[in-house]
Amino acid sequence: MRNDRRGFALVLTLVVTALLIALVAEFVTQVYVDTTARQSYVDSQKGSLLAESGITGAVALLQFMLPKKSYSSLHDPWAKPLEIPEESGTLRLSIEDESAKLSLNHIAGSNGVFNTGTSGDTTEAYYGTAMRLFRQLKLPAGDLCDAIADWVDLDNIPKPGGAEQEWYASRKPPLLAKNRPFDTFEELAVVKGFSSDTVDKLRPFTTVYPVNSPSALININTAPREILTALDERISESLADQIIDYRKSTPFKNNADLGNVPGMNLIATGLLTRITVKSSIFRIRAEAQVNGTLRGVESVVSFTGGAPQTLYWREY
Ligand SMILES: [Ca+2]
Repeated sequence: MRNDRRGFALVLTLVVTALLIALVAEFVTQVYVDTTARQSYVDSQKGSLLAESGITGAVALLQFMLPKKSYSSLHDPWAKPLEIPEESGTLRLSIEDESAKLSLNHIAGSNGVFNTGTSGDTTEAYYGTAMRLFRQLKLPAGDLCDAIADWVDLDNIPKPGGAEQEWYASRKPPLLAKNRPFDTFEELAVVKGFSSDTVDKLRPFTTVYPVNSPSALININTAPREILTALDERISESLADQIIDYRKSTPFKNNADLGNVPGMNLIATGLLTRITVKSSIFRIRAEAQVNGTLRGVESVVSFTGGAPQTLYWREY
């Protein structure tokens, strides 16, 4: 494990350094303004490229490492944030598993019907998980689920706590009801009832990925306590802690392993079609600090065999 991590950091450093060599010379020769402005411009450009290189490096490494194992867990080298010192600054890299979170796109179907129920259908019961998660976070669960369902469903008939075209059109500035799945998490900020505080509370626990898929399996190796307790009403906080303790020493290698946690035997059976032990969508954050200038890139990348696919890209 330690060798893995050292290898990961080393290769990443090499990738980043290689990408930087060309850039420095280029900027020094291109920019002819006063010295202070030039320096800060160069720092900022260097920071952006360093952050971008960090994403490139992380993608290359994930692409290399993910196929080597049949499960993904928080013991994997990607799960620990990295800090790579650079000549004039540092690059900080962190990777999050999007399968550790609940998908907002699976709470209700395009027909507006909430995904509920107890059969083996993989699309079911996301609504129950959302309601429990929102309640835990002390949010108005029913109204928020109504608003999410209205946002993604095709019709323009508002649910009791939701909103459709008429409400969105009356905003200042006027908005359009989406009536399609969320493409980015940021969209949540314009949905009825989602203040910036609410969005911030949900950010660590919810995702929009996978966007167009009948199911959004939750990885029991990486899901935080809040998501574990939301999976089933019988999973108490102490039972969730037991799951977390168990996977610290023994990561789950298949879904049925969840039943080995004391107290989880019966509950696990009902969860088998909604959980996974292997992840394929990751959110990568790379932040570069160059002489006091901070530049970052956040990207979501899908690894499902073949070339990695960038689902999201934001620079700041
Ligand atoms: Ca709608």
